Amino acid sequence: MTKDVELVGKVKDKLIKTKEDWAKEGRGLSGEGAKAGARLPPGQHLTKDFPVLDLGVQPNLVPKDWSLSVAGQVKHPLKWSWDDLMKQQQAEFVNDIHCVTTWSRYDNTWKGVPMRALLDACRPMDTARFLMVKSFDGYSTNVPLADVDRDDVFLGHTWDNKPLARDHGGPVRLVVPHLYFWKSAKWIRHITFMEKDQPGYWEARGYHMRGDPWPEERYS
Ligand SMILES: Nc1nc2c(c(=O)[nH]1)N[C@H]1C(S)=C(S)[C@@H](COP(=O)(O)O)O[C@H]1N2
Ligand SMILES: [Mo]
Repeated sequence: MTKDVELVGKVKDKLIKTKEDWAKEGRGLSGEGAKAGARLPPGQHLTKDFPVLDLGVQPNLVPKDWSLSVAGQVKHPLKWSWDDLMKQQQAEFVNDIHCVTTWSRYDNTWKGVPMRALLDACRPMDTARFLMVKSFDGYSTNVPLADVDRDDVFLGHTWDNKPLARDHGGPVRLVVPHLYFWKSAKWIRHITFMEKDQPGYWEARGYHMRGDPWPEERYS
């Protein structure tokens, strides 16, 4: 049975407005271009802490209340509970993350289920080219299928050897490390496979449909 999920906190209207203005101004765009062999994408700076960025409300979810459903252009629509997720292939990942607000964080260590395990289970139709990812806080983001059909993309449930904290999207978040971090939906709830691309929450507010940090795909 699906029960209503409690949302903790208040929507940060001011922050949301500020980020919409940044898209209009093109804030953070360095225009420098990626330097050969660089680890830090253009316009980014390194941080050691792990900032929390979301709309201000966080779903109060324990693993037994979490589930992920997959529908749309797939041959096998599915729904994974926490127990189902734990039965999938598990893997370790180390990555750098890059937020469009210009911070980057190196050497994050994670455990999770490879996205390719989910793709094997749901079997996208030949016509499927994009995903719409929806979260328990009402957030959404779109990602090309080609950008999740990769070895380094996963459903993360452990960060730094500890259960992923609610702040950072626990119990389970998507992690797409080669795109700006807004594509890595926290508290992941649902994925729809689509033929045509559609904007998610930030993409409808001036942010890029793909979001590759190397060519600085910050805004649309
Ligand atoms: N469900 C959900 N996922 C989300 C967001 C959000 O508001 N809700 N914010 C995105 C943004 S803009 C960023 S930068 C990262 C931040 O993740 P963190 O709080 O773990 O640093 O989560 C992304 N995923
Ligand atoms: Mo972000």
